[in-house]
Amino acid sequence: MKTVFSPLHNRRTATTELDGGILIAPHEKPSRAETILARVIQEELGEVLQPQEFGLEPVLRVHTRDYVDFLRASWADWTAEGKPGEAIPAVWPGRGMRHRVPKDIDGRLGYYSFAAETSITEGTWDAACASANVALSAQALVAKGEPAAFALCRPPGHHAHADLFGGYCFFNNAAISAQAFRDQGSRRVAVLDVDFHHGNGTQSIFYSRDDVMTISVHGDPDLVFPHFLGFEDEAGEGAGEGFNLNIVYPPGTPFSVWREGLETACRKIEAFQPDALVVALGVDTFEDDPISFFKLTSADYLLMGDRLGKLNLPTLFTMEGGYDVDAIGVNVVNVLKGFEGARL
Ligand code: SP5
Ligand code: ZN
Repeated sequence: MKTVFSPLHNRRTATTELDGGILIAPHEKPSRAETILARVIQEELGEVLQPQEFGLEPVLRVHTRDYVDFLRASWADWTAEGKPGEAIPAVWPGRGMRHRVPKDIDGRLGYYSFAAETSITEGTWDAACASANVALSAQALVAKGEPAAFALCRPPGHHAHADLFGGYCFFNNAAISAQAFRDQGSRRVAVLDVDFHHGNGTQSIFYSRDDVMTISVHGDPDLVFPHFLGFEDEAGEGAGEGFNLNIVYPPGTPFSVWREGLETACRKIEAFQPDALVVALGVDTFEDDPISFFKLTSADYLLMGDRLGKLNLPTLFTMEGGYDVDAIGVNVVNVLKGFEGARL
């Protein structure tokens, strides 16, 4: 399987994450991508390619123009006011307040976000654009006939809505890619999100559509981020009713239980008969992940990949979460090797 990787992910070097009332060094850090790349090379998964440049057009199929303009200008707007630190939202349009876009950068940061742990920094726009290009380049490989490809995206994407950043995400790489498959002629596309956290952005983007099915297996949002979406009674709306599925599990869930959710997800995808599959691949389900509560082991990721491979669909993997850097390379490449093993 080919991997697409951009060294420009290194433009995303935030130094702050609001956590527990203090600013810590972010969990979502550059060594994550470098460690995965090293393992891809060490295990000889396949060729590693640099991304092509796609411009903003495919991004704007999923994100609003005003959000994209906000994101591009946000660091300059922030520094123009002489703010001393990284750009962190601190005020939101709460219940009963006006949902209008303020002029001031503090207001705009709140309008276009749903969480405060994700600081915007100087290179964030460049890295987010590079990450989308990585996804679109890998998508193009699959569209042109590769059975599968790995988009080693960083920053991740699945929490980003059409006009919201948060959860370490800015552009929704999985959603942009799913839309690209549609725009290139796929009739139906499935997005399966196996990250520990609910793929709230992806769900939201496709919630009223029946051409892109979204399924997420994740920690119970009653207990964990993103808290305000991802419950099992969210089935889609309008034409999209029946085309979204959430499967939630409690703290301590091992693979023996998690795999039942995966099986349910896979059977729903099989019945949908999509032309392409996008796997939002997070490995923060790992037992030693510092911010999560599932108990998957490194060997379990081989079995996860095996089940995904047995779907026998043209498949794009987009990299999402996973914060135990010591294990992230092994776990990600285990999914991809398990996948390839199922296809031999
Ligand atoms: C892509 C992705 O996986 N994003 C996850 C975003 C999670 N943001 C909230 C993190 C809260 C961390 N709290 C740490 C508690 C450690 N005990
Ligand atoms: Zn996650």
